Amino acid sequence: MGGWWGTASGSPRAGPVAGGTGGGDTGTGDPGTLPAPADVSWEGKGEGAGWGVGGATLSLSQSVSLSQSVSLSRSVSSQPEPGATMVVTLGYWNIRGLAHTIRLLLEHTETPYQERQYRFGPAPDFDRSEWTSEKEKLGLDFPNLPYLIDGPTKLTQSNAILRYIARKHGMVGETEEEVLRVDLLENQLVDLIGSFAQLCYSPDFEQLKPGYLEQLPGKLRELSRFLGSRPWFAGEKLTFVDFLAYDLLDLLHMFVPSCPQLQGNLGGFVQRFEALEKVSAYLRSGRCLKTPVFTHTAQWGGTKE
Ligand SMILES: N[C@@H](CCC(=O)N[C@@H](CS)C(=O)NCC(=O)O)C(=O)O
Repeated sequence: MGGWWGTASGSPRAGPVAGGTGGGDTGTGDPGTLPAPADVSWEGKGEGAGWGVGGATLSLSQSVSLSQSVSLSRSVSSQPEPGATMVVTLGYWNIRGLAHTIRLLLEHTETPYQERQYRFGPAPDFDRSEWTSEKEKLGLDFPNLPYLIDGPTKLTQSNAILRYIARKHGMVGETEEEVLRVDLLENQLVDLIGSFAQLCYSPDFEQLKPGYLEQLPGKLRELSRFLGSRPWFAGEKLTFVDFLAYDLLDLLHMFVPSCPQLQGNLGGFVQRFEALEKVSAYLRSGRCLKTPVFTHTAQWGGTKE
């Protein structure tokens, strides 16, 4: 089982508290009520460090002082220590998948968070029990991945998670026009991302790919028209749908790098998005999971590049 690492104590300012990719002791507690290990504290800012801990990597975007040379893996009790600071926990497979947008939004909003990354077992079985053994124990209404636990708030459904974070930061649209554009684009992007994922997971990938590529320019032209000359899809202000749009456009660029419809205003949008300070820092950091995009069963994007 993977471990829980590096819950913050003191005054967490922003960013991931820990990004674990496996290894370590098993945390047995409720991720919403993790206590802060006494030996990890927050100190200042700055692009982070990475430590190999028990075969895993712990990456922090702030500088973190460890008062002793310690194992960061620890078992977890259900009672937080007095004064312990709760941080948001994001649970997902150790892939990009549906979590990329959430990770980007947590980074952009400087939300302190920790990750619980579940791993598949080795081939040929790709055992899922690291996740399934916890799935029903987390108090989720609709147990699934990704999940987000923020104290008493326990959410699944990736877009509900995005909206939850975005609402706290005024990133869901303000005027009626902005809200309409956010709602419309969110659902349009669900369809577009869904059809791309469906293609990539299909056993008939090679036969279906030409048809997918044939309809893609039309879909991208619609997106381009919808964006027009606005900086962001809702208008002047960045909203959570820009994170979804960025993810799709970036994936499509990885899939068909030469696609002309990904240039123009959509290309400009991607550049603007990637230039956002915290986004840019995250994308350049070692903790950004750009690949594998999908799980191992996908015909495209299922491997680490
Ligand atoms: N509509 C859901 C889809 C969630 C989903 O399909 N999760 C996949 C990974 S992308 C999974 O493995 N879930 C774990 C499970 O089904 O137990 C969302 O947007 O969050």
